[in-house]
Amino acid sequence: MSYVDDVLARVIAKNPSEPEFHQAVTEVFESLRPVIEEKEDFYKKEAILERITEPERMIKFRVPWVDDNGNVQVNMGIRVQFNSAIGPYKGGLRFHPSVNQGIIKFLGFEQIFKNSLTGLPIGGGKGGSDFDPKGKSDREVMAFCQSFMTELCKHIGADTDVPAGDIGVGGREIGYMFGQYKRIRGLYEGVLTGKGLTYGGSLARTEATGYGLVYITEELLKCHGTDLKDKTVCVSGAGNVAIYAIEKVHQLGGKVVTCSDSTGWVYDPEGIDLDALKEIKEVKRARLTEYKNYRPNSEYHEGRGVWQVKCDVALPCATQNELLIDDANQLVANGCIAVCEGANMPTTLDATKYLQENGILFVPGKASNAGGVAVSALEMSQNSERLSWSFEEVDNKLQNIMVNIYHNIDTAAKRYGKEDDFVSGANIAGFEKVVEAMLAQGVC
Ligand code: NDP
Ligand code: 2IT
Repeated sequence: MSYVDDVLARVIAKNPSEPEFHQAVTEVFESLRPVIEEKEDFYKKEAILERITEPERMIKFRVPWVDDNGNVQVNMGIRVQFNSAIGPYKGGLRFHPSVNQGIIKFLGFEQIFKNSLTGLPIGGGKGGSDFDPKGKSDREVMAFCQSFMTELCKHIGADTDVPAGDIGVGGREIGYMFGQYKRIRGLYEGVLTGKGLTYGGSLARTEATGYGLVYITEELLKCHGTDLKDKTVCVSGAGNVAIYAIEKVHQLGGKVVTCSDSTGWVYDPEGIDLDALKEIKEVKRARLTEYKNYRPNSEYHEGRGVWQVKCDVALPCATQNELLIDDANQLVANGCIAVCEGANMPTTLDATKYLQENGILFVPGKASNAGGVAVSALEMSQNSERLSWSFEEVDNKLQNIMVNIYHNIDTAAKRYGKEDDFVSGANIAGFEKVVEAMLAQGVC
């Protein structure tokens, strides 16, 4: 058995009941095959694949809090500090009832390679809780966040581990957690990113993931003789990433005709009304069923269905495994030319393979959604020098980072004779830098 197959089998056996983690490792290992095979004995002796799939540290804790009826509620909290070879652990916190150890490990594992691709000094980590912020009062969210940080604050810091937002964690949650960290640790430092602008946040961090996704999509299309102007785009999700992806597509002259949330999806043939979407999701925190009140000509459908709509470009921006093989079939049949992932691992392995085999340009999330964490790293830089940069300065840096990521993954793919295989390119380019740093630091 090859070294790659041997370690993959052991990772799966050693981490039962973690299908998303298996999926993420399988995808990376498949891409790394040609790299490992060049020097198999060396990588095996150094146990590189074993080391890169074993988190440096995992912290799990109880999060008790009191609800508005005076009852005690208990949730699970977790932080996976996966790899610190190139910098302090960096990655978001997810608050969603589906959160478990396997999901946080898959996200932390992906984050190692994504953060490497940004070119900035950040290691990989991820955390979260099975707490569901939906339907909770502000006071309940605050009580939960304070309890969560009371435990987490023992393990993080501006130079050790710097969490940020992800699903269910936005500006409100980051604010409550920052306040609690400061009270307990007595430190006013850049321990979290995605902070509000009055207390150390960076301009353009809110927009960064969605904008970055569209910048890399535009570069991809330009390098293939076209661009987003007049293109029809399908987006899934209606959260932070989706909203700012839609905004940037519209600024570049494309038209987004769909968005979705966990209960249903919207088709608006005239183009999604962003002001309406922002009011529904960012202000009212309501369901997409409300969208029709603003746009009578739009359609609302229960359940899944975004990928059935004819489009030139698809941007999945909701969650993992939301673009399945049937969706991939439909996208190909409808003449879609590019799929770029805004979410983390939204496309299943078989759907990815089908899209690639049918000539669709496919950019994986660890490259295409890296704009969020990249601007988080720029927030860390601003906090360290106690200065704030203008929106334009941060946005320009973000554009350069995304264009560089595209060319780095394109070059890495070509080096291994895999032109336009951006999954291989991203995994190889991300891996090479991390491994060089790991080897330089000895056995650790
Ligand atoms: P938000 O919480 O702001 O939005 C998530 C959106 O996805 C919501 O519309 C939500 O619907 C929908 N959604 C969540 N879970 C499910 C589910 N199980 N089934 C269907 N729909 C679901 O999160 P973000 O926009 O921040 O994150 C979206 C994706 O982007 C995630 O994969 C995240 O890991 C990734 N990402 C985020 C970054 C960031 O900076 N925020 C950076 C890089 C990647 P509803 O409104 O009903 O909850
Ligand atoms: O998946 C991700 O890259 C994020 N949720 C953002 C992480 C960060 O530290 O900004």
